[in-house]
Amino acid sequence: MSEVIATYLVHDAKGDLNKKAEGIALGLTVGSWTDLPLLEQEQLKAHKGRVLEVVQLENCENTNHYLGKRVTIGKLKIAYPSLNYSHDLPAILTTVFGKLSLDGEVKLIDLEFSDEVKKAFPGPKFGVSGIRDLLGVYDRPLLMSIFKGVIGRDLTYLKEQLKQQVLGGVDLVKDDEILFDNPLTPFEDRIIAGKEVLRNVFEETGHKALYAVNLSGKTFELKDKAMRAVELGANVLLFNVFAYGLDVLQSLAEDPDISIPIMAHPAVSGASTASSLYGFSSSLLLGKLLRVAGADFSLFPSPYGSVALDREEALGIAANCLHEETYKQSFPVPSAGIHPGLVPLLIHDFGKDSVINAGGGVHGHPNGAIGGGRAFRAAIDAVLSGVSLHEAATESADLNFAIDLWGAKEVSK
Ligand code: 1AE
Repeated sequence: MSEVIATYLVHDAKGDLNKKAEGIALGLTVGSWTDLPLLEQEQLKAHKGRVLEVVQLENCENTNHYLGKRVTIGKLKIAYPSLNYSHDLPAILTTVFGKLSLDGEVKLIDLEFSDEVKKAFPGPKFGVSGIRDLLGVYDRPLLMSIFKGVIGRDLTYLKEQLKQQVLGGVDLVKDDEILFDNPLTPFEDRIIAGKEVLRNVFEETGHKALYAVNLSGKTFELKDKAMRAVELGANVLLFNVFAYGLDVLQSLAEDPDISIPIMAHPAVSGASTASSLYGFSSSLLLGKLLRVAGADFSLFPSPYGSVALDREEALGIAANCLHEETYKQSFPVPSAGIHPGLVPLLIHDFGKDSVINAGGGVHGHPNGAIGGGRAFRAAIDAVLSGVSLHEAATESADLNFAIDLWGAKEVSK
């Protein structure tokens, strides 16, 4: 049967989880049921939501205290027949979590799509293997850095900052998500200037890197801008998907003329994921749904940096980016407050198929961005060869400086 199965975490003051589940399943599909004449029940049966599972979870005094009432916590699984909605994310999300999201005490934990529904979504165009092919890097996590302090700066400044980052050995450089189209560094000029810098570095050193330019502006202008970016030779599009909507990402990802990878930034997503009581789980929004909608990269807060995410949630995002699926894999990019001393933890938790991403951890290095990049590359090489960072630092002055400044969290085997 073609359907979408939703898993919810509910907090029910009435203490009757079965009734709560039935109320959701009916309320989001056919409305009332037992009051309907048999003939109408027969006609509407195929449209009715089905409760698949009701599990009562342990009580939580903190939650009771926070809500100011006693609640029964439960996990509910409900199947929604795909007869009820067109196969697009706006219709699916409105069905499974439309008015229900306003309840304030229900969190959408997961969605499972039947094969028929899956066919309606593109998944990433390039995915992990396609991005690795673009870079020719197969045996290690990728390294990305972020432009920093570039608002109010001109193209000459941007070009120099890009050059320093790439000379340090990073594989990707992304725009800061708060850098939009602006008179000093217009979108198209950034692409042209970025290409020139990357070409020069490649000719000088043989090191290849990609630049992710921030695709911004009004929704209905995005496709034209993205196509112009492709014409100009842009490598990757950075996209603040949660300021626009997942369906906008999907329409960019499935357009054959937008033939470059898309990097999804999590800006604004915290408003929908941060509460343990309501909203979306991070693993669903930043993992599964971004992948389904076509993100080649998913950035999210790592469990250890400046805006740390719960470790299980972060691992859940990465698992949803990578697990065996109809779609290509999205690159998980645990980010925010990352420095070279965290590389052992990052590789331990997220493995080789991830991107190590840092802004301050590259630019704040005593030897500048070039030293920051080199310190990260030395840390990655050390971890992959089973050498501790402290030992590797005896061979790499850049790593040594980084550890002195930020510390190191070794992972014992
Ligand atoms: C979660 C996104 C991280 C990001 O975009 C960013 O700019 C991080 O900067 P740093 O590494 O924390 O300086």
